[in-house]
This record gives sequence, structure tokens and C-alpha cells, in this order.
Amino acid sequence: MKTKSQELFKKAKRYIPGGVNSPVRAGKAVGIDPPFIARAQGCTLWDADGNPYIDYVSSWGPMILGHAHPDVINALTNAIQRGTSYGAPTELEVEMAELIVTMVPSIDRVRMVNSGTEATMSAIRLARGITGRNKIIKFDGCYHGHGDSLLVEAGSGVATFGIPGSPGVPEDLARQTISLPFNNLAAVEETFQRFGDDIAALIVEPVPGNMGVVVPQPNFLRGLRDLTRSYRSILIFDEVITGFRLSRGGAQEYFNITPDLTCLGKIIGGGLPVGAFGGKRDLMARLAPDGDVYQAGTLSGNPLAMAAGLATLRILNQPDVYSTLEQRSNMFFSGLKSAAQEAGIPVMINRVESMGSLFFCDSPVTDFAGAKKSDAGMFKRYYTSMLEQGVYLAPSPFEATFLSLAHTEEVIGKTLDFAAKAFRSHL
Ligand code: KE4
Repeated sequence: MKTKSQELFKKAKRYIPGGVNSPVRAGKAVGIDPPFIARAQGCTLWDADGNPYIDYVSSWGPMILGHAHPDVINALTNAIQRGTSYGAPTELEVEMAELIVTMVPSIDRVRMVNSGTEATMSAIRLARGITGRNKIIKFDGCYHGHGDSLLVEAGSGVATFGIPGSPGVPEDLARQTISLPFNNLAAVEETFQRFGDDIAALIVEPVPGNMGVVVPQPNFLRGLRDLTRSYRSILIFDEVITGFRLSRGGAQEYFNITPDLTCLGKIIGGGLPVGAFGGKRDLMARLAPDGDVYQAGTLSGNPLAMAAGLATLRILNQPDVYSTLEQRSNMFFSGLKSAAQEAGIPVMINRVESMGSLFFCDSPVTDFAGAKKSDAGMFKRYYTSMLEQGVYLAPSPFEATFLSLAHTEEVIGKTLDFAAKAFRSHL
């Protein structure tokens, strides 16, 4: 007997490539037919068959308050009475920009867009327009959306030109991007020594969440700041995940490093499609209509998205939010480590505040090469056991697990019991 989700997946594949609107949702890495989600509240999802799940995906990061938070629902309910889109400036956009400038240390001016991809794509164009240079440095395992310049994999050796990460990305463009091992400052220094006067920007997830979570080693981010400054390249922090996740001011506040441009997304939309990029006044002044670097968007600053994002950020500005998230996250991830150890399963856990990852390996994971050593079979069995017990994890080892304010100690305790059972089943 097929479940409703299975029937929906079969029908979806008749109309949507792969049956999904974003590849990772198809669950290919774990070989499952994905649950189709019908509704969500707090930290719970319900699928089309009415099965409940404790959600640790949080829509890939945005739902830091939990799903359907009453303040967000009220803000949207009020906003929608006034229409859905005007294609004109609104007061809500000004309020959002003011709040982001207030909260994020390095941002004097900010431009709203509709996704993280648009944010990083626009920041790269702005950096190239400002510097008149072409090359970009990124890091293996870091994901910055699907813009052509950033869907690039590492070349054959360190500090060599990138190769297309997908068919359709022109080789000539991929060669302008150099992808290096994360946490390897020597490789970055060597690359700047070789190409420094043609490097427009270095873009980095200050705490990568797309190879699983990897923690920057002491002085790595500071080293990137020093190198980009001395070669007059633009340092771009892709804070689409870490923005408002690690602290009110994101990773740049958490690590006290000031980038030149910052990309934002996810949390600032409160679950609606929003991205943003911002930075110092003189850099952002180069953007049209005042400047000559073009960037635009029909729905940029959409009033519904601004209403949901403002409601979310206002709650994150309340006292004790991040200390509560830290306490709950520490309980979850340290409990996970203990449960694995008790079952004799070798795991490494990387965590910063409320984003973390579990790797099935016995050596520290400090870059993508290390992350790829995690046992894929064990992950698949762990994922399946947790899903069967009603815990919804990201269906890939190269994603982050997110805690929200809706994950109570009771829910975390239950999750840890399920994880202990999964580990005991000798993955
Ligand atoms: P979007 O275009 O998907 O809104 O954002 C792209 C992006 C940019 N930068 C970082 C650091 C990101 O993590 C992302 C998107 N994250 C992925 C999962 N980690 C989104 C999930 C998906 O692709 O379906």
C-alpha cells in the first residue's frame, strides 16, 4: 500500500524534474522516497499521511524560531490585507534595511534580493565591478548557491584554476574561480602571491554548513582578512546560514572579523524567499541606480517577506535568545556524542552555537576532504533509523543540523533516546 507521500512523489515526477524544486530534497543520498510535508508548527512537521516528525532541518536554516511562530503569522496576516507586491519602495523595506544595518557590524548599506544565490551572485559582480579584476577564491565544500561563478570545483592541484561544477558552466568562467581547501591559510597565501593583482574577491562561509559543519581554525578567518586587505581584494562573508544564527551580528560579530561585503538569506525572510547583500557605504554606492554595477529584482523587498523577516529579527533581538539556543544546542550535540560513544560508534561532532554536524569517522573534520571520510553507509542507516522513529534530519551528510527556539529540553531528550536506539542498532 503506497503512502500518500509516495503517491505524491510519483505524481510530482510527472511535472517537476526529479519530483522536487531543489535537488537535495529528493533524498537520493539516503535512497528514500521523501516525505511530503503538509504542515508544521514549532519544531514539528507532519507529512501527507499525518505522521509527525521532530524537525532538525528547519527549512535548511530559516526557521530559527520554529515553524508558524505566532508573531510571524500575525505579521503576515496583517501585511497580506494590504496586498502582496507593489514593485515600488515601501516603508517595510526601510525598516528591514535599518534593522540589518543596526545588527550587522560591517553593513552601512544593504540591498534586498530573493535568495542566497542572488545575494552571492550580486556580491561577486559588485566586487569585480569595483576592483576591475576577474578572479575569485572560494573553498572546496563551501556552497554559495548555484550562480555560474560559484558552481566551480577545485582544479587538479592547490591554487589551480577551477573546473565547472556542473554542465552548463562555461570553462572560461570556471577558470576565473580558484577553489582551495578550507582552513589552509598557506594555500590562500600562495594563491595571492601568484594571482593577487587579479583577485577581485575571496568568498567564504565563515562557518561552512555545506560540507557538514566545519569550524574555522584559530586565525584562519583573521588570515583571510589580512591577505585580502594587503592585496586589495574584497572579502565576502557568505552569511546566508550563519547570519543571525551564530549571534545577532552573525559570524562576523561572533569571531570579531569585519568583511567588506556580507551575503544574507534564510533567517532574514522568516521562511519567505529573501536574500540580501550589504557592506560599507562606498562599496555599495557602486550599485545602480546611483552606481554603474547593475543588479535588480522584481520581488526584491517584497512586503510579505519583509513583514515575516522583521517579525523574526525582532524576536532574535530580545534578551536571552542566543544563550537559550546555545544551552539547548549543547544539550543536543553533547548528548549525541555520548550516545554514540556508549554504543561504540566512532563519531566526530562539529558545532558552533545552534548549527552542527555528526560525522561517522574517528579523526577530526577540518575540511571537505575530511568530511568525505565520514562513513556514508553508517550515515544512511542512522538517517533511516531516525526517520522511522520520527526525527527529520537533512538527507545528506554534507548538511547542517539546526536547533531552534522551539526545540525544548523535553523534545531534545526524546530525540537523544531515538538516537541512542539508532546507534545501538549497530549502524
Ligand atoms: P539559496 O539560493 O538556496 O536561497 O541560497 C544559496 C546558499 C548560499 N549560501 C549558503 C551558505 C547556503 O547554504 C545556501 C543554500 N543552502 C542550501 C543547503 N545548505 C539550501 C538547500 C537547497 O539547496 O535546497
